Amino acid sequence: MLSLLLLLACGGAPPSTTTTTPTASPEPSAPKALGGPTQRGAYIVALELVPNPPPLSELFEVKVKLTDPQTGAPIPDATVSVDAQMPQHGHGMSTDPIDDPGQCDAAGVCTHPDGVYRTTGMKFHMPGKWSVSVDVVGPRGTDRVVLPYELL
Ligand SMILES: [Cu+2]
Repeated sequence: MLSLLLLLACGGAPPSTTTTTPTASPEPSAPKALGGPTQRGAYIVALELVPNPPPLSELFEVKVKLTDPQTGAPIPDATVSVDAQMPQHGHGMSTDPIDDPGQCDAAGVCTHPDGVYRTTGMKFHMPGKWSVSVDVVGPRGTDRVVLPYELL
């Protein structure tokens, strides 16, 4: 067992030095896209964090673009709720997120032009692994997705 570890420690070094040359260094600072299909596949969500990345312990907002997975068309007449938790710590955010109702008429019917839904009042008060949940109620039924986001 010990000899195997020594072998791995010694033998692994020469090839890895060639692969870790700093040729692809711009990648870590580039914000990665957050989104994908909801759990039942009823919707596609694409999230934009503003600002991105969100500064620690500062308010930020989330814009969710909601589209039909079959046609790719934006869905303006749904309800989208965004929240976030730290599952490994068993807690959520210290703020209450506020979902923008969109543009509402006198009868209380609201639409979201271009299928874009805003949620303000988001705050990551700790660095680490967050889960951003997106709950959708719309023309294709109720669905949700939970997206991992790590705040460094
Ligand atoms: Cu935490």
